Amino acid sequence: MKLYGASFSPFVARVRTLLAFKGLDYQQELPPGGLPKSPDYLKINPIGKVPTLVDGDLILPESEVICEYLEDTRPEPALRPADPAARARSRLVNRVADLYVMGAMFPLFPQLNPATRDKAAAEAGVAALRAGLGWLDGFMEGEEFAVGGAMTMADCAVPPILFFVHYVMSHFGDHEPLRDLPKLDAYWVNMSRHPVCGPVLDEMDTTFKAMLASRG
Ligand SMILES: N[C@@H](CCC(=O)N[C@@H](CS)C(=O)NCC(=O)O)C(=O)O
Repeated sequence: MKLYGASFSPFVARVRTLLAFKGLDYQQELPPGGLPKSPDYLKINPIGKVPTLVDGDLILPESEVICEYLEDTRPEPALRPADPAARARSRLVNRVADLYVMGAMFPLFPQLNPATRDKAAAEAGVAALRAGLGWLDGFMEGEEFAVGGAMTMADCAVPPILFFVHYVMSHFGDHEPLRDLPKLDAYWVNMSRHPVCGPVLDEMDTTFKAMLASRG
């Protein structure tokens, strides 16, 4: 299998976590021609975003779809709980993190620089992100895992998103964005030390810093 994308992308990190948890072999490459959206990469994935998984003849974009496919084709060790209600809760945590946390973060990226910031847009964006984090915290079951007593697909998705929550919120003077959400805060600490999630987060940190340094 081949996975296109840089390790600091939270969506790539989600798939890398799942691949590491299952002990699957794969080759990781940056998109040909680099980002954003080179003609060569658009031939592979017309959306132009990362990740893209290539497994034989199958070319799959979209991290959640990739994770579902890998869980269907390589079911052991399982990342979907056996109980349908727990399975739904894991999917719910995933969805809330994608839509209301990651989704709230995208409009904040153009507002990171205080010199060029639209103050009203930044305030609205930060408020939306805090609301999303509150909902996410509410749907999380525990401090060790998102749902139940074992790792699920939600634990592949949420920690990389929380990595970016820390990065983004630090630009708005908040260096402890989970401070008022003790469940999510403890979960973040636990996931940072988790034998599978921790190294993926470390790799995000290393590659993200290198990317920022290369931009000067
Ligand atoms: N919904 C997509 C989101 C992927 C995404 O937004 N990836 C970003 C990197 S974190 C990207 O490729 N951005 C480049 C661009 O939009 O041109 C997924 O889950 O895979």
